[in-house]
Amino acid sequence: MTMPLRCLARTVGAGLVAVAALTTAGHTAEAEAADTLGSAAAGQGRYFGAAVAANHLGEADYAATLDREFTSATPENEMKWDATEPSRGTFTFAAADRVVAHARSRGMDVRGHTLVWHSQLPSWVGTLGAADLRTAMNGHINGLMGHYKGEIHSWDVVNEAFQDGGSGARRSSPFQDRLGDGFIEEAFRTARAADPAAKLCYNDYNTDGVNAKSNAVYAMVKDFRSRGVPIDCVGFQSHFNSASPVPADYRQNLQRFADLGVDVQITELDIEGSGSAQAASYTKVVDACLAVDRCTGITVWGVTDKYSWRSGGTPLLFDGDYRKKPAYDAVLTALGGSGDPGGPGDPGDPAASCTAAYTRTADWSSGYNGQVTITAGDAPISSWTATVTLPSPQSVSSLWNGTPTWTGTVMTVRPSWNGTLAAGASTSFGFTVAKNGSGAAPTVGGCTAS
Ligand code: G2I
Repeated sequence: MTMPLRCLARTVGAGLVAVAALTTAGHTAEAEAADTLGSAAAGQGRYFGAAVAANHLGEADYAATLDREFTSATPENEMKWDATEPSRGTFTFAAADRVVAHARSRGMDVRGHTLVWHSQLPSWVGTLGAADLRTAMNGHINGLMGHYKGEIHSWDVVNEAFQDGGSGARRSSPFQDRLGDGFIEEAFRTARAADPAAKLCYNDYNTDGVNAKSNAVYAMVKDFRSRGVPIDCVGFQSHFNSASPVPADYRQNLQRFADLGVDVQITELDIEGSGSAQAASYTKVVDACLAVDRCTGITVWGVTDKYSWRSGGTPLLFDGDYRKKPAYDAVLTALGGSGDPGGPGDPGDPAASCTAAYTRTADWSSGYNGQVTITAGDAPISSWTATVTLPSPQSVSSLWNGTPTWTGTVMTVRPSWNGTLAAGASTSFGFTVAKNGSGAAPTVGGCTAS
């Protein structure tokens, strides 16, 4: 029996011996079942992470899903330069601290994102001359890495420094334009000194397959490795959609970087789409990572579709109600997990529910017939209960396809033979009413299902 990495991290990180024994026991059971993304990935020696936004941690379902499924967290925006050093030399860590504290207290690793990037850069950075900019860049790296020293598993030291398209050139940015190509090397050297235990990554997008951009990054990493510039990992963001699908040579590309002696990580995975097509694309990504020994983990860029930067494309593993999508089941299966995708009791299943709709199907001077149609919601149900309140002084003379009980004028109806309904399916019960002088309509008080 292998103790999952997460349990080890919790046991060590918590420092609470009495709690640790219980926690370890609980999580060993979880790992045997491998019924979460994190436990299944741990069984493959990988982490499975999510981008996390501090302002959603107070939402119970968000935090519960994060805590249940993921073993690594990447602050989505909270560690970026505009969030952490909005004016020169004044560091603001409150939001990032919230993500780090949440993750660490639950035994998750944290990826640091990101130290040097052309975007989400406060305007003061762009006004500096070369010498000052170099000092500011190193000051920023030291400020962040110093604050989080020992807490960050991997840092995206430099993010997105290469242009898209065929040239393989560096992207224009204050750093590139004033300091030249050497800013990347300098950033990595500063980062190594600031926290020697952290893995130092270069991170980019549209570098997922073999192409001019990934070739340029490859050449840089190869050069760094040959000259001893400290780099430990390359992050492949992996933002996919129909215009930019999972490349056929994804695994091959990951492998060629790994062969340079660096780890590779899938750092911002999301794939627009739905259903089995989206699930199949996710499977390709997981399979590629598992086929590359040095692919150490996968991070999806968010917990739920509703908060994704591409929410319209529903690119993540949980829908807006935190239900597991087919893509979730595919990832869990590809990781060798043995969950119960779609089966009864799956925490991601929609809850049993039903609706009740009333119609008068016949009417005569002294009476009428009523019918209530029961329709199951998004989940199959095994029983239902509907209430019908009769206006006084009406009385029910007969009822069919249901079993009534009475409390005053309120009739509670349960199934006789027709309790089991597939998702979306309907049944009905009917009854004859003696008007006793009142033709008013009864009130149907809703439906509950189990
Ligand atoms: O664009 C997707 C990702 C590409 N790679 C680097 C990642 O850092 C980047 O993440 C996204 C975040 O997911 C977005 O949440 O970076 C965007 C900014 O470049 C983030 O969007 C920003 C909005 O532009 C701001 O208006 C907003 O204030 O998020 C901010 C915080 O919600």
